[in-house]
Amino acid sequence: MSKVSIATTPFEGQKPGTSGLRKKCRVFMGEHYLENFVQAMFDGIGGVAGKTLVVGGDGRFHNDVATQTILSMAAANGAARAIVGQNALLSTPAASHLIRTMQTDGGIILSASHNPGGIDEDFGIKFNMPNGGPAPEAVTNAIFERTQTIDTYHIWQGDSVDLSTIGVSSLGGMTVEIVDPVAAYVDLMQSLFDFPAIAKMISGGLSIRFDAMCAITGPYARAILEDALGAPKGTVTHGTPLPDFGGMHPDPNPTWAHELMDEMMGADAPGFGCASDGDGDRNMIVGPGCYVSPSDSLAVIAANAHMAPGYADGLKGVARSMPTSAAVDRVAEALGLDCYETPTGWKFFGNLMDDGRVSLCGEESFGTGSDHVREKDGVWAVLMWLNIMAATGKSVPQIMADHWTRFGRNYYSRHDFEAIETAKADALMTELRGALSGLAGRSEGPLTVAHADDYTYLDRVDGSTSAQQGVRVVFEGGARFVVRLSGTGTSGATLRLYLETLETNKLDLEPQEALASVIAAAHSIIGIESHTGRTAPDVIT
Ligand code: VG1
Ligand code: CO
Repeated sequence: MSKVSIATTPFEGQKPGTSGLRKKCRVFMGEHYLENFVQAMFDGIGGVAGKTLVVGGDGRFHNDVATQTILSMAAANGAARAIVGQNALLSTPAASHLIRTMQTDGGIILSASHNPGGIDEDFGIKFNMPNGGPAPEAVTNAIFERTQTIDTYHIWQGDSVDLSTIGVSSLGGMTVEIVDPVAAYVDLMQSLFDFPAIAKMISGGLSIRFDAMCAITGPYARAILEDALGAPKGTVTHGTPLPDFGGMHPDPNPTWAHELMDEMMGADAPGFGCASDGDGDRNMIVGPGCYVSPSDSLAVIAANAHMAPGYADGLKGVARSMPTSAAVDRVAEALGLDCYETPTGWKFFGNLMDDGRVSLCGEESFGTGSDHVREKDGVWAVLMWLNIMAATGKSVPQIMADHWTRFGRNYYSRHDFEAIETAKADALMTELRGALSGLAGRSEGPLTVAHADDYTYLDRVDGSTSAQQGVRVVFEGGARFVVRLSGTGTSGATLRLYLETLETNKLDLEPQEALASVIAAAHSIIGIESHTGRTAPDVIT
C-alpha cells in the first residue's frame, strides 16, 4: 500500500451556485473524474488534514466503489477520522445528524437524490458543513474555482476498507469507524415524536403503507414503523435499497409513486400512505382518496407541530422556498409566527435555523423538515403526520378539510417541462426577463398582472444576496405563477412552472381546474410553445 500523487488537469466539474455535482454515473466512472472532484472539494474547503468527515450515500450504483475512493483520498490528504455508514449507506438526514452530533468537520454525501440510479443513470456527490447542512454558495463556488485550476490529487493505493463490518479500523493513518446507519437516527426520532401514542393508533387499527421505492429509507422505515411502532411486517414496500432502485424512479410524487397512488385511491386503501425519495430527504403524504400537496403538508405541520413532544413549546418561526405556496404564510399569520421566504434549495434555510429564527422549513418539491437536522427529512415528515393523527384522532382527509375551512385553500400545482434543449430554455428565460418591466397591467382572460420581477434573495443573517432565483408574475387578487430552470437535472434543461391561487369558499375543486386561468395566462405570457414546441408538461405535481 502506498500514497501517490497523480497529475491531472482542470475540468468542468460543477455549475457555480449548485449545491453538489450530479452527472451520469458513467461520467463519474471515467478516469480521474471522481478523484478530481473529491480533491477539488477537499481543497475548496481548505484541506482535510486532521479533520473528521462523515461519508455515506443512498446505495445507488457506484456508491460503494466511490466511497472506497473517497476514503483512500481522505487518508492521503491527511484526514484524522472517517465515520462511514455500514455498507456505505446513510440517508441524507441521517448523515446530517451524524455530522452534527459526532463532532465532525462536515461530510460527503453520495446521492443524486430522486434521480434514477444504475450504471446508465445518475450519480452525485455533495459536501455538507459541520452544521450538517449543504455547503453555502461561497463554499460551492470555491470548490468550482478549484476544479478550474486543479493539477494533482492524492490517494492511497492498494488497500480498501471492509465497509460491511461495524467497528473501527485504519487506512493509511486515518481512523475509519463503520457505524450502524439507522440506530442514531431512530433515537433522534424517538426523542421528537410520541411513539407510544402512534403505536397505540397503529395497534388500534390504522393501516400504513410506506413505499421506500427501493431506495435508502427502507431500513429506516422498517426499524421505526415495523420494529419500534409495531406496524405489521410488509407495511414498508420496496424496502431493500438496490443499486438501480429496482428500475424505479425514486421521486415521491403522484407520477413516479404511482403504485402507492393507485393503492391509496382504490377501494381498499390503507389509512395512511407515504413515500420517500432516493436519499430519504423527500416525502409524499397521501390519505385514502386524498393526496396532500407538499405546500399544504407544510402548512398543516406548521399549524399542528406543537402536538409532537419535540415541538411542544411551539415553533420559533417558519420558512418556505419562494415557489412554495403561501398556505404556510396564512398559518404563520394566524399563529403570530415569523415567516421567511428563501430561494429554492435547502441550503438557504441553514442560516435561519442556525440563527434560531425558524424551526420548520419546507419546499413545494416534497421537502419538509425542522431544525433537528440541517436537511429536509422524509421519515421525519411521515412521523410528524402520524403524531398529528394520533393527537387529533383525525384521518388525513379530515385534517385537510378542517385545515382549509380554517385557513382557506391555496390551490397549487407545479408543471415540469423536461429535457428541453438548453439553448431554447435559456432563450425563453432571457426573453421573459426582458419583458418583465412591461407586464404590469397586461390582461390575460380574467386575470390582470399586478407586478412581475426576478426574485433576488437577501440573507438577513449573513447579508449575502442571490439573484435570478425565479421569475414571478403576480396577478391582481394574489394568484401567481413562478418560472425557473431546474439546477439538478443531468440532461438538457427542465422548465418548472409553479401555479397558485387562493380560494376561501370553494374548497373542493380539482386543482388543475381551479388553476385553469393561471395556467393559460402563464403559457401566453411565457410563450412556452413558441420557445420549446411543448404544449403540455411532462410531470404535474
Ligand atoms: C429540486 C427542487 C428543490 C430541491 C432540490 C434538491 O431542485 O425543485 O426544491 O431543493 O431539487 O432536492 P431544482 O433545481 O431541480 O428545481 V433533493 O431531494 O435533490 O435533495
Ligand atoms: Co432527495
